Amino acid sequence: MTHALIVIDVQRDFCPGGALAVTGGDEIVAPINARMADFGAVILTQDWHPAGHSSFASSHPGQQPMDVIQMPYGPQVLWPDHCVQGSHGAGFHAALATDAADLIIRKGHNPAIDSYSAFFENDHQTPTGLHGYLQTRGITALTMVGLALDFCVNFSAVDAAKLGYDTRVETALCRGIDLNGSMDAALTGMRGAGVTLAQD
Ligand code: VGL
Ligand code: ZN
Repeated sequence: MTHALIVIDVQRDFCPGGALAVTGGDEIVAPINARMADFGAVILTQDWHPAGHSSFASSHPGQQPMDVIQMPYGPQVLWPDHCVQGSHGAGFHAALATDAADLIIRKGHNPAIDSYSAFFENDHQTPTGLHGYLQTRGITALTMVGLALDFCVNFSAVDAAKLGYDTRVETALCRGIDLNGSMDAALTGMRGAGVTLAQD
């Protein structure tokens, strides 16, 4: 059995000073690096939106960041412009040990659909390709860390558990946005999906 570390969206825009900064996002970089050697595979995800993406408030006249609108696939939080393909902010945090990664998977490139999960876009149907990669490598257990705990880590972990992976989230190596109770909802949802939440 191979156990992979999945490092979610440790990018400049999600760290202090970035466009969608998560409080303390930079604090987890060094401890994540230190965990990498403990796993048989290391996979990084990278939020990677085209300019004018439909998840940006700036794409919806009259809407503000953090407003929620209905999209064909369900409710969508509107975000400040962030992680635009090729931008400085879309890059990984400078201290993240990216050389240790076996795979970098980019998500959110479809202009019409957001993609919080590393496995499926927010329609919960369009695959990113990660499941196929893990299956062909025989990887059955996943530990997830990164940003943001209540959005991309949450969606990725719930999908992983639904797909049958033995899934663990190390909450000490995550930081969250916490929008309108999203943190409590995420922790409850992950537990309900069978995800193991661990402090270390
Ligand atoms: C994320 C909001 C928008 C995340 C990505 O990485 O959690 N959150 N895009
Ligand atoms: Zn995004």
